[in-house]
Amino acid sequence: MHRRRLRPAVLTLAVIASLLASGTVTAPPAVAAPAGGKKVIANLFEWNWPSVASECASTLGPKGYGYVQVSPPQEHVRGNQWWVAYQPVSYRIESRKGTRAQFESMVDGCHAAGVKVIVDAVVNHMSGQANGGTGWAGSSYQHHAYPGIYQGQDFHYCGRNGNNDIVDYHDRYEVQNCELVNLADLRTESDYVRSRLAAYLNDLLSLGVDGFRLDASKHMPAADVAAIRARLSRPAYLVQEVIHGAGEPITPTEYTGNGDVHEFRYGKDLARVFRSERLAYLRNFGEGWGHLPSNVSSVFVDNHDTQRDDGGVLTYRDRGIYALANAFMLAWPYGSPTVMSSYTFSGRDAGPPSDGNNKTLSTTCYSGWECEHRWPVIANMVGFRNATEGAGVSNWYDNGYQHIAFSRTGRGFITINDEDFAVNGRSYHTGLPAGRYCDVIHGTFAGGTCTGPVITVDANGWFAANVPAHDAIAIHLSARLP
Ligand code: LM2
Ligand code: CA
Repeated sequence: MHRRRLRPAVLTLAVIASLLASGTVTAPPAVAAPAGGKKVIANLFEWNWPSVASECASTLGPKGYGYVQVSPPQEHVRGNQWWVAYQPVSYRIESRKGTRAQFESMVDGCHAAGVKVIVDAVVNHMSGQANGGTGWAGSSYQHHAYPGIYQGQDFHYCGRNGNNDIVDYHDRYEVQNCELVNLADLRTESDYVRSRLAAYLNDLLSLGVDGFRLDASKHMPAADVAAIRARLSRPAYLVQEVIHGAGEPITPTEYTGNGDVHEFRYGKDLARVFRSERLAYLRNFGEGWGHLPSNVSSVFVDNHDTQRDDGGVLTYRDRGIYALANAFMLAWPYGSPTVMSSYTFSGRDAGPPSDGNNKTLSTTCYSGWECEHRWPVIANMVGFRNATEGAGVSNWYDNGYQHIAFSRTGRGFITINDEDFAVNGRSYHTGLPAGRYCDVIHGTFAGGTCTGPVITVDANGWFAANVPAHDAIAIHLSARLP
């Protein structure tokens, strides 16, 4: 029986904990996937460069994030909407988020903190302004003319739908050769365009960047992406944005030869499970649900688009349940997880906190910015992910409904109770070595001590504990008390 459960705004321990808050990319074989023990990506959406740099040092490095993903760094059209970043007018590293010098020192600072940098690279298109104008850094442009960079012959004019726009996602040609929301579509099949795009990406690599999220990848043939990739001056992590659409001819699988691909079904399916189905169904989440192969799959509970445009996904607004969904993602060995970090918004187009010139202000967590990556439940589960990397799942338990538990064999254990009632008086089989472990859902482990409850695992690998409604307990080897 499926229960469609209403979610009252209950304050679970996970929420309270949240409110209290204050690898390397190896040279790839054919596919560049995040490698090493620290694979979790924090997406600091629309943060300016000085704020990213200080966050790497203060939080991302110490908490074990392996990567930071930053918003598009190139010059863009003027305006205060967040999406101006997705309308390039030149490849100067000069944007509302900061200067080239600030960008470079951010990359260096993040590296010093042990955090690699992934850049959101907009390469399918240029601007979508009908009348042209002057970009953020002063470059003048027309819809199909970017002096010194691209001219009329470098763009597609598909001649469909009266305005060159994409209308029919069931038509492969149209999706890749027409304009996505009027954005001037580059002829990515041309040698010149490929070399210009590669020059931009190589410039970023020269500044130390470690990888790219390739925006709008579905709108470029996989072979064009491969050709651009082949021109990179050194190996880089690639994750391609190819949104799965039921019945569409262009599929995420076509792109897996180039690198990772965003698995958009993951966040949608996870939200449905948490909102209206059963956590028990998560037993084979991932490939068992028809998602991409784990080793090429990039997953997230929400991203900057889905948190605005996909009504059903879980976002920061869901508070405790959002934290639990991220805890599951970080505990479950499927794909490469990205933790979203948002600014607070109500209107769909509203830009980040900015000054009168639309320059993005420095981040102030919990005031204008949500900083989900700092929520203790989420940040501490990054340590769980790192401690359990490579370990399989064992000791799966579910009650048939909203209470689940599993081990990451020999390294960690989590139980999530999303029932509306507490589960009391149970014991859990973890298979972990006997010892005292910090419950990282409710406490932070540092300097050999735990700020929250301590879980005692006995010689047979069992512990007894009560789990409140809409809450969890998680323990792992790297948060074990001496
Ligand atoms: C992406 N992935 O493929 C980004 O993740 C997504 O955020 C981008 O759309 C999109 N592709 C293009 O890079 C965003 C935003 C759109 C916005 C575009 C361009 O979601 O709303 O479009 O960026 O800035 C806006 C207006 C739209 C207008 C267009 C061109 O909303 O109405 O189209 O600018 O002026 C006439
Ligand atoms: Ca295209």
